[in-house]
Amino acid sequence: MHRGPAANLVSELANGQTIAAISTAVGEGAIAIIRISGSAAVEIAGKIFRAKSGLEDFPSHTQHLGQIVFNGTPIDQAMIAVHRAPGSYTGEDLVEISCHGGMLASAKVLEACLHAGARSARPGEFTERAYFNRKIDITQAEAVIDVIRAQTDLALRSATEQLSGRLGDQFRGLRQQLIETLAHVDAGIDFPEEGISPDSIEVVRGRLVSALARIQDLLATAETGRILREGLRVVIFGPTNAGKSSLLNRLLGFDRAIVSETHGTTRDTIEEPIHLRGIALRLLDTAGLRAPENQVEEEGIARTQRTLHTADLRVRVLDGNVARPSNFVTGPDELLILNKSDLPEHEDWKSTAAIRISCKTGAGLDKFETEIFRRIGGEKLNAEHPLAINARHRVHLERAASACDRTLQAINEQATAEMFAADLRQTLQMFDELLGGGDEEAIRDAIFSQFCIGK
Ligand SMILES: Nc1nc2c(ncn2[C@@H]2O[C@H](COP(=O)(O)OP(=O)(O)OP(=O)(O)O)[C@@H](O)[C@H]2O)c(=O)[nH]1
Ligand SMILES: [Mg+2]
Repeated sequence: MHRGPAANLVSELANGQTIAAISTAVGEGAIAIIRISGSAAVEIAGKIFRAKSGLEDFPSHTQHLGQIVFNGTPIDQAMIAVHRAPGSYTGEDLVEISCHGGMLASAKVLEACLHAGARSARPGEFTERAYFNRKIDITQAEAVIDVIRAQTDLALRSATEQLSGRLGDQFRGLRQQLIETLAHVDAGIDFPEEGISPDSIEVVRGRLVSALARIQDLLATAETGRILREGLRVVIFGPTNAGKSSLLNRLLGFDRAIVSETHGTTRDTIEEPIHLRGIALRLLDTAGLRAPENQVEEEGIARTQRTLHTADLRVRVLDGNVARPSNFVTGPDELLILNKSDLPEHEDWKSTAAIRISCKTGAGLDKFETEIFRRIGGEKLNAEHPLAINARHRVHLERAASACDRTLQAINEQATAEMFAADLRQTLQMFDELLGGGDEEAIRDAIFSQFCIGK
């Protein structure tokens, strides 16, 4: 299992600070859910809830109808459910009150809970308690945020994979492998007169080679993970009047940008989110590139240049119906598009490899989408088990990979066990931290503070 909670936090939880928060989104809705978690949850809820029988007699995981009363005044009719420790989300006694979804009703119910002895929960504190009470591991806690933020089917599938614990299992497997490897090395250090036998060294080397390969495999999913979590910036650029804004409108399915036959129509950068085959993209239309005719256009073109620097994918759009510009060059990672394929193609383009499309008729757009999908590694993302690491995992895995690499080099150079044991320990430490060991405050800051209140 993953590493347990640090002792001081266990004692804080054991002290039984009971927390409460509204767990549903702010605003009007059919119902709002107020959660109370901690050793006094049932007692606190009992003070504000009136029903046929007492809350303490409710069997765990059953719902009951009653009334919430605050300062002797009924606030709302509500359903209440008691989830007793340890079989709850947080691992503590957890009470969920479902009241009507008015902003005032839910705020009053929370106020009643706080008045009865609960304290306001910090962002993510319910999930934090689930983690410190070992209901979930740290990678699962991270997946909870990913599920909440997922914008596409693919991102959701990847997040639920991680939520099921598959990524944590992989980290734990690697950690175990490193612990066993270190045991071999430590044995050699403890009995220096015997040293590490050549057989043992081969075992150590073999394990490290396989660990490094698995770390590299996981690191290879980092880019995928970034795209799934953050989306991808696709910038459409090129000369004026090529049809860049027409392409943006086509992909969006509505007329977002002004299109006209006048050169220099688009002056500012326009950004819109789209979903392309399950992947979230941010599509940017830019001011056409030419010698600017005035200051506004000059600023527009400067913005285009800045946008290009931050692009994940650059799509250069050209008008296939007109002659090739004399200064025509393409950048290395650009996707080249020849637009207006409904019109005769100018002979200058005959030998140019590009995707031919028509924003007017829609011809070639399928091919264009397929190419974007290919370039951003869409097939990989669409795999049956789309596990992809996040930025925190990447930092630790990169450090683990270089420490592991250094260990292997030292072994190859026939260094003594003492010399490479430190690097090996560092590799292991990276996995400890990946699984939540180490600085508790840092974990709070890095992970749980990103949650909303009530989760
Ligand atoms: N025949 C034809 N005309 C097109 C096509 N795509 C765009 N146009 C026309 O080309 C002209 C320029 O289109 P825009 O989309 O405004 O071009 P742009 O690249 O955004 O131009 P700027 O904003 O000036 O940089 C308009 O008159 C469009 O109707 C196409 O596929 N076929
Ligand atoms: Mg335009």
